[in-house]
Amino acid sequence: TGEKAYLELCSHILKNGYRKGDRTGTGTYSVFGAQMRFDLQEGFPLLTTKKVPFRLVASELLWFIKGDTNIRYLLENNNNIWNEWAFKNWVESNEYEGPDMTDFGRRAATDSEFAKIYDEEMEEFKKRILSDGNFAHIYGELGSVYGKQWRNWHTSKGETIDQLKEVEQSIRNNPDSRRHIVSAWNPEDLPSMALPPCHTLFQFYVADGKLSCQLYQRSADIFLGVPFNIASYALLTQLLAQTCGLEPGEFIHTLGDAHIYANHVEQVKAQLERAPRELPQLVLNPDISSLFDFELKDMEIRGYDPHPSIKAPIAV
Ligand code: DHF
Ligand code: TMP
Repeated sequence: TGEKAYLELCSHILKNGYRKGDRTGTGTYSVFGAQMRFDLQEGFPLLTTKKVPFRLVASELLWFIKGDTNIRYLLENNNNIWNEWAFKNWVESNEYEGPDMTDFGRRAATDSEFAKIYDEEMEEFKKRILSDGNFAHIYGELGSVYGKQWRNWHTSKGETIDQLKEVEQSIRNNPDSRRHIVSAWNPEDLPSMALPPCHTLFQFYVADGKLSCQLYQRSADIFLGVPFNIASYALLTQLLAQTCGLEPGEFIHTLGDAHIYANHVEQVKAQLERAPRELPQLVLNPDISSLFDFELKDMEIRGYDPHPSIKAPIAV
């Protein structure tokens, strides 16, 4: 369990993964079906074998909880993790007149001349999202992604469903229920999403006064995405546990296509050389009693002493 399970999964994939092509053209080592368990009583599962920026995990989760799908909020919080997918819509639009950005993710990772031009265009794009409301409204938008489906699922009758509010209420009012589910996977909306949801569906479970959560993640970038995903769902579980009067239980992370990108292999090997350290603690403002009232200042990580961060290019 815990960080050890993550490291074991990394070794397992390096050793046994199929060499598999993928949408981004990067190439991966991949296995199908894997599960990790994190006991939230043992500490907060922010990996210690590399530094994972909690501030970015927390501001992304608050963005989902708000039901927001526009990167402007993330940029206002100095969070750049979703920029590439909004930028892609911009450079593929008719309005874009700058240098050719075809396949920018792969080219920026391999061609340093191009990387410079790309960085300049990206800076320009970020500035414009922050300063121009109309531009942000169109090109900051990622479409019907997580926030939309969690808070504002559109039905065929023209109504909306607030899955997150309903699940908070059902945990409080009917803890034994086996239907505490939130789905981000909306087949009708897939064409209007920048990226079909990777963390697809999650379920809560209450027993022994504790709240547990299991996530089904259809596609898992083991080195870059997964450390964020673990911390994000552990955080969501702890927020809900507090607002439902429960203790945090376990986070169970179930993966579909679990892959290490070919250009992350050296980084993963370096990380595997490192010894895990004691997990940090998450301290929440005890006065918050609704999931929807949390802000960044109400969440604090204490005692985090990770090994240094390890950089890797992200596959776009
Ligand atoms: N695409 C791919 N190929 N992998 C992903 O993990 C992924 N994740 C997305 C969107 N698209 C994706 C959303 N989540 C980073 C982490 C999570 C994330 C997006 C990006 C990331 O780049 N992390 C870096 C640096 C973060 C920073 O300091 O800005 C890291 O080293 O953890
Ligand atoms: P795909 O849509 O072709 O599966 O590509 C999505 C990639 O992003 C894949 O490598 C998984 C990764 N990913 C995560 O691992 N976690 C996330 O939270 C997100 C949004 C993406």
